[in-house]
Amino acid sequence: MSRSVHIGEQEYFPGIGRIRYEGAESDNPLAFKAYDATREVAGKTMEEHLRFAICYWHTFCASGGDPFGPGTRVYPWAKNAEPMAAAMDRMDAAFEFFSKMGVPYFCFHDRDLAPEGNSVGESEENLQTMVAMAKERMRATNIRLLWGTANVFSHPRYMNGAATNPDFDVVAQAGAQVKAALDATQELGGENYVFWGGREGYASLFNTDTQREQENLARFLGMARDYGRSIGFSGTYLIEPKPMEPMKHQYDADAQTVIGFLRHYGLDKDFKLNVEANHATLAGHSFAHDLQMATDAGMLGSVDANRGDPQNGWDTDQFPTDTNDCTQAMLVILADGGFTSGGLNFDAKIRRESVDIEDMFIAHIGGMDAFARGLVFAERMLNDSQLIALRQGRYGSFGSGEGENFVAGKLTLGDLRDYAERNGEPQAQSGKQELVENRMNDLMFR
Ligand code: XUL
Ligand code: CO
Repeated sequence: MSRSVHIGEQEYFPGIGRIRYEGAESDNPLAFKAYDATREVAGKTMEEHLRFAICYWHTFCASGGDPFGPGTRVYPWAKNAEPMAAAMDRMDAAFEFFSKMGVPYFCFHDRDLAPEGNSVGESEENLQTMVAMAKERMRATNIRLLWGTANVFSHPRYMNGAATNPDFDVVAQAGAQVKAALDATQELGGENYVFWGGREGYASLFNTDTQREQENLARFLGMARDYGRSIGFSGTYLIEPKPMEPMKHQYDADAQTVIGFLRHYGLDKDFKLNVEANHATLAGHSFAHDLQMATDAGMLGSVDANRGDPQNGWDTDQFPTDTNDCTQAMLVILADGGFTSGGLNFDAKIRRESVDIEDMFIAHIGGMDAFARGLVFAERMLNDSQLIALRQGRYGSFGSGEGENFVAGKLTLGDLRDYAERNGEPQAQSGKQELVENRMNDLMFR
């Protein structure tokens, strides 16, 4: 059964076949209970709505290491000591896994696909070799690239930043990497290109010219955009906000900060946001908040689907299994008309203690089921006449009379004053928060 989706010479996940939808009553941990790719919800299939992607880095490159100890998993594709041979094994394992999970997309950093060489040229060659192999695997499996990116935060040279590094020589190294990663993304038909500014921030204001660094960042992003367009990349550029970790403060702190930055530097026509749940919560917001701010600005591009831990102040990147959270996220995404070029990328890692090979499958199944349920519940909420009436009703005063004139820009501050005096003290209007919260629960469990 698993033979049909085995593509390389070695099978890395023997005994596990293509994951199937078995329905809510199934007790099989290796089956979907809610994600039915072909089921129609709000005019599109679940597959078309959710556009799931699996990330290369956590799932195939990481083995469970944390700052206090090494990895706990020894993956069969990570045994070859020669880096390019290991990269090829890893790619075979990755495409076998993508196929068995039945996701339409994957995402990568340049260094996930191919090891860094001893020079810019050698690194480019390594990446090109792996891109050629990826292209072949993509053709064989019909799996597409949601986005590519460059890892310009792990190498020690980037310790003071990449595009915001105070040393121009390092900025140029980052430029070389982003150029090659854009080439790779374009070659593989990527629908988006992501910038996560891992070290684009500062540790101390005393040694940092923040104004210069932010200007350099904007200049760098403009150069990347222009290069991408010059090679025919017509996809969306995405900035992934995060407030901190590894830096004390990152410039792309949250959705609203990034929106302001992009607009200030005239980058908002080409760039949108890749909102990550755990980054929003690190910024002191909810996942849904950052999604809402991005959609309000017409700039929601894509989503890194994961979750944090309410008791931890760091990026735990857990798999998103909180149905409530996923429902609130899907409510914002669906109300915005759904994804266009974006999707739900599982930027999530299994726990250090999860050492069975099946845990990778179980984790992704849980995330996909949680978002599938979230989609179904969100559609109910979006079409619920009680909720619609309640929300619209709160703003009813802007639909006629002086309220309507205010919206049309016909009033002055003096007019507001005169109206206020004429009208007298406003009558208190209940916000009905408990009612809407109850309604959400009622609709979910209906
Ligand atoms: C780090 C993070 C990255 C980006 C891509 O917190 O989320 O993996 O998604 O560089
Ligand atoms: Co991410």
